[in-house]
Amino acid sequence: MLWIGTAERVSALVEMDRPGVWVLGDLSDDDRKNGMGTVVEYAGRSGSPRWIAPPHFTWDYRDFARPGSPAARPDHVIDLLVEKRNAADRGFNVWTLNGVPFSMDTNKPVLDIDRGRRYRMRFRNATDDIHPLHLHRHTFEVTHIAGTPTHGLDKDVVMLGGYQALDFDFTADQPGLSLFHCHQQLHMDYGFMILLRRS
Ligand SMILES: [Cu+2]
Repeated sequence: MLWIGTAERVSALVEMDRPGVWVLGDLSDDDRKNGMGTVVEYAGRSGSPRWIAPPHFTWDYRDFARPGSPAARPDHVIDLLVEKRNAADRGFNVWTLNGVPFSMDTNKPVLDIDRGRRYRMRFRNATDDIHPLHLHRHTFEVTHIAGTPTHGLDKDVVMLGGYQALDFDFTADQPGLSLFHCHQQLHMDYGFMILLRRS
């Protein structure tokens, strides 16, 4: 089983040693029955595809971190509190980082960052929603997940669970503006974005 967020990518190797006709699909019965799945048919096999519900499963990024020495220390820490204003904009939820929703009119807020510095973005999710966090033009290292320091987990999208804390570090090595946002379209449309500006 895999847990994959919006814009996240996973490469997986599968040992094909169970001949038959199977459903590869979403764990949610509703989503799967409405199309989120496909059929894997072994050569020479036929019949109706079978779905067998797997045992309960919890994805944990920490399984993919490298053991041992902690991540490098950041030069700066940016604390970001994720909050939701229920139905605040004509019935749609508004999303804020440190109390401020991103404005499409002013393109703000903008955070200034310095070339070559290592920054830690420290998230606290004060909502029950999962947010696929994405930083454009950078690879970041996840350095803390729900109480556990991590290192060697390099990504550009990471899922922040409901009421979870997570840190990631990146080096300011891209000039100009870089967008940080939640990759859930409705969340970014309603405030969950911030611009980083490197001179
Ligand atoms: Cu979100």
